[in-house]
Amino acid sequence: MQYDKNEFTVPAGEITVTIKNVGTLPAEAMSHDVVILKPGSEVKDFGMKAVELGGIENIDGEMKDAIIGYTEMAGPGEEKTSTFNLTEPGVYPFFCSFPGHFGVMQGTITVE
Ligand SMILES: [Cu+2]
Repeated sequence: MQYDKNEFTVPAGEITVTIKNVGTLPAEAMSHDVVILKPGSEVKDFGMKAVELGGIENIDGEMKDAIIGYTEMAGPGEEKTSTFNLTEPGVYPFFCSFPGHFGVMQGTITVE
């Protein structure tokens, strides 16, 4: 249960992220996504809130404003791709919002 890449650097602009779940456990036991947050956001706060509310899509209000976007959950053998607009240079935290994963499954995207 981990990303194969936890840090990467991209030029400012549109980036495309693909999450590929190479595991074989059932989707309800082990799925993964990629949630990208605005610079300065605490992964832990968002990871816990997503669990509390039953999904990253249920986060509302001020916290929602800090979410740049996320991929769909990828079950075993699945691939999910999303495009994000990272126009401002900075360090963007990302994590997996599946319950219990954010502690290990997190990293940063540095936008130059
Ligand atoms: Cu995960």
